[in-house]
Amino acid sequence: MLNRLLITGAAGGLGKVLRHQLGHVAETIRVSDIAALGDAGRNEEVVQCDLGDKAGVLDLVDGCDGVLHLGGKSIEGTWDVVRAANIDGVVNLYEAARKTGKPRIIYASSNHAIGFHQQTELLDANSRTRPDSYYGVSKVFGEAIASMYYDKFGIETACIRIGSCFPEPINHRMLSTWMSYDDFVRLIERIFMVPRLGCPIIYGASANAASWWDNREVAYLGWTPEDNSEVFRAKLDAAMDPPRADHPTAVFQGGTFCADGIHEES
Ligand code: NAI
Ligand code: 15L
Repeated sequence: MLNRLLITGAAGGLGKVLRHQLGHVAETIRVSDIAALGDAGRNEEVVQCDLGDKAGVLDLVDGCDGVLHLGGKSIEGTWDVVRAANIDGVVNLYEAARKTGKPRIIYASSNHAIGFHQQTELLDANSRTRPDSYYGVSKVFGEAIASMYYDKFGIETACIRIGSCFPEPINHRMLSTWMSYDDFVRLIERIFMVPRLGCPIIYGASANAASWWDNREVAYLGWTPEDNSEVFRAKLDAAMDPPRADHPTAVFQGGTFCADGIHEES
């Protein structure tokens, strides 16, 4: 069991759920976000912090032996916005980790780091990155920072290329990318439990029949996802037509992010 787990981005979609499901992983959970977080629950500490605030992030990480780093821009945006939260924010986090207790980190990367691979390809941890957006580029950067801090300073990070972690798939692409909250919690448990983590790339998806991703490289984690998006297929088929075969959402793993233009400053 961890002594103190820091969850950044705890006011976000994933953070709101995971905040309440990880009580068994650590004695104390320190929840943080730039946005308001509400009152501290049992075993919680609440620290409002902008990841762009270097001194603030140093204090935030101090005393934590585990970090679940969810905070940041979670979709495409202008470069200024993506850079502040996902580039400067990640550097601040790893510098704080280096200067304090070198906590084990889970970095919420994204399928948009590999989004321009076609849906006909089966990827593994060695597949090359093909980001589909500034957002995807920022996730590749985060993976690179994690790798450098592991090789230089021994800070261990699980880089999870999360597919689509929502209550259920909301389109046909997500039949391949969906990860249930329960499978994510099981993965987090394993990451903080294994004696040696290293700095692996993990595809964050449930045991979907329609998967594009091979996690054999991280079999040593002992994580076996249990849910399968197939249980939602009939419901999706009834709700909407599948996309045309030449539509980006049916061609690229990153879906519509691949067809999006650059978000310019206004
Ligand atoms: P979200 O957008 O709901 O939550 C992100 C949180 O980060 C927000 O509460 C926001 O206030 C906070 N944040 C943004 N900028 C910040 C800053 N400068 N300082 C401190 N906090 C800041 O996103 P969601 O869906 O909860 O995702 C969490 C993480 O997982 C993100 O890093 C996202 O990129 C990643 N991810 C999520 C996927 C999903 O299916 N939900 C898929 C792939 C990756
Ligand atoms: C992501 O990286 C986003 O954070 C999430 O909101 C979804 O868009 C997800 O990818 C996806 O590709 O479904």
